[in-house]
Parts: sequence; structure tokens; C-alpha cells
Amino acid sequence: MKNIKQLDKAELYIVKLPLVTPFVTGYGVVKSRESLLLKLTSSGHVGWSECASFRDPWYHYETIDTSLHIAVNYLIPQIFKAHEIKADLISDIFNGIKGHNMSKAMIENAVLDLYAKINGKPLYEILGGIKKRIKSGISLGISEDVGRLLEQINEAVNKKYHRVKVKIKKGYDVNVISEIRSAFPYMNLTVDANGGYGEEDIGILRMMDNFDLKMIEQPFGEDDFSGHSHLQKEINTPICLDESISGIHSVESAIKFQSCKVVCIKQGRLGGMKRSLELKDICKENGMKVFCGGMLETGIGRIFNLHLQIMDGFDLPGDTSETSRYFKEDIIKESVCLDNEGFINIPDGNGTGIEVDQDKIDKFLVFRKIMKR
Ligand code: OSB
Ligand code: MG
Repeated sequence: MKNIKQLDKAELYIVKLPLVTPFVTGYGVVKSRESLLLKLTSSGHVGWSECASFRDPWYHYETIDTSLHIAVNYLIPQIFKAHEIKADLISDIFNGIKGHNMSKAMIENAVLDLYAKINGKPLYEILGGIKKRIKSGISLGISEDVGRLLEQINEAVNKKYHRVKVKIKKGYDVNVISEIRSAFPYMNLTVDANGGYGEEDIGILRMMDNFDLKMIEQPFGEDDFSGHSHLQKEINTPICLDESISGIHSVESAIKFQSCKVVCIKQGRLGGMKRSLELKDICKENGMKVFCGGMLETGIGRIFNLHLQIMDGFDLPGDTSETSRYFKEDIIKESVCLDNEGFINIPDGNGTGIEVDQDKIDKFLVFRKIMKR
């Protein structure tokens, strides 16, 4: 396998895509998805990636502006200096820069795509994936109109999604879950509280044991490992940690305190594929399940989430839904679609296998920066 020689160019784009319907969580309402994209060029080959950060710090401290700042002033200059880039060492090269894992993941992913293309190979082969069909799950936002939510669930069931996750918040929980369960008694159902509860709510959370939820995601605040540990002893429903997981030490804390039974792995938030696979291995060695989360990505980010799920150990359906769940138009040529059994297939072709639609990027463009080595 050939290493990447030198990089010639890094292009950063910010696009803004309207969502087909606003996405509502306990944190607030998202009406459009602004995304930072990266295109790396080396000797005629290109690698693409998308940063997981949002415009505002509602879910995570990193934002598009902090990711851009770290990429432009630290990460890209660092890889521009290299005469040879080893794709599997990228995350180690960045060890000297604290945090900012979303920005780091963006660089690593573009490098991986580029590396695979330079070697004329699909990324799934380089990563050593064990499957090319990914079980798809969907995440549905809060809807004050519960009738509308039930319609959305019905559509998801008809599309054969393998799991439905519903956002909850205080006052919009047991009542709504109970209606969903009456209408869909056997569906694979999970809920995501995005940290909206506290120890005083254990009574409410215990009532959720009546609904055969496969898990409850992030009931308490992100640094509350001991609170989650206490809660997990009080309820039967498996707890899944999402916001709490920031790297190896948080996974180890979750294991040691028995704060959860499932870990949500978001490669775009955890510093990329390599770091995420290390976390997955630690989880598996300690009897924890993992599933791949999502960040409302366009097709570019979505394809990397799919590549995480080709790997051994990702058995639960992830949060990678079809493009059309969020966007009318994607910025890749073939948008992400479910087959008639609710799976998403990894496309053939070198690198990630997607073709970025430069016209669509121009259409949704709000910012562009070109950096030459
Ligand atoms: O908590 O998992 C979450 C989206 C944005 C930020 C946080 C979360 C989510 C989702 C949707 O639940 C995942 C997706 O469909 O991309
Ligand atoms: Mg979550």
C-alpha cells in the first residue's frame, strides 16, 4: 500500500441545507443543517469529509467556527508539513492538540478517503469491514402533535427501519411512550433524553420499564457517571451513554461505575474511525454493546458512519437513516437510500464510494476557503 506523498491543497466549504421538517430535541429546535466540509487534494486524487460540528454549541462544545479555526490554524498546517502521510497514524499526529475531536475526525476521514483512492481500493476493504449491508435505524424528534409522531413512526415501520428512536423530555415521556407502545406493541423502540433528567426523576424513569424499551439514551447530564450508575441499578431498561462518551477515559469510567450497558459511538465526535474502533473494542471486551450514532450529517458524513458499521461488533441498528429523512436534496450524487428490507448498502468504488455533487455544494454554499501547501 502506498502512503500519501504530499498534500497539494485543502478546500473548506460550509454549506447550509434546509431540513425537510425541524428537528426538535430537549435542547431546542434545528431548522437547517450547516456543515463544514473538507476536500483534500494530492497528485490528482481527492478525499472528502464532513465535520460533525453544528453552528451552535447546543449538543457539544465544538461549533463550525471552532472546528474551522482548529483545522485552518493547527491541523491542516501540520499535515501540510509532512512529506509522507500515513493514514493510520493521523490521530496520533494530532495528540499534541487537546480536544477538538470533531475537527480531527474531519481531517482523518478525508485522509482515509484520499488514501484509499490513491491505492485504488474501496475504504471498506482497507478498514477490514465484515459486511456491506447496514441495518438502518431512525431518530425522530419531539412532536407536540403525538398523532403526527405516530404517523412518522408508521412511515418508518413501512420503510422497514430496524429500530425507531424517539426523543423525549420531561413532561413528554411516559404518556407519549405509552401511546407509541399501544400502537406498535412489538417494534424495536428506544428513547433519547439528551440529558434532560436528574436524580429527582428516577420515579418517572422507572415507569419506562413497562414499555420494553431496548434502551434509554443519555437520561442525565454528560459528566454524571455516578448518577447514571445509580439509575442503572434502579431500572431494568439498559442505559446508553452518548454525550457522556468523549474518549477512552469516559468509556473506562462508564465500565468501572457500571453507568450503562450500551455506548453510542459517533466517529465524527470522537476523533475519527481509529479512535472509535479502539473504543468499540474496549466496550466489547467489557460486555457493553455499541451502536453508531448520527449528527444529522449530509451524505458525506453519513458514508463514514456507514463505514464504521461495517466493522465487527456493530450489531445494533445505528442512527444512519436515509438522506430523505432530513434533506430534500443531498450533496452527493446518489443519496443514501434504504433497500426494501431496511438496509443501507455500501456503494462500490474506490474510497468511500460516493461521488460528491459539486453543483449542489455551490447551490448551498455559505463559505469557502482554499489553502495551498
Ligand atoms: O443525541 O443522538 C443524538 C442528532 C443531533 C445531535 C444529537 C443527536 C442526534 C440524533 C439524530 O439523535 C441522529 C441522526 O439521525 O443523525
Ligand atoms: Mg443521543
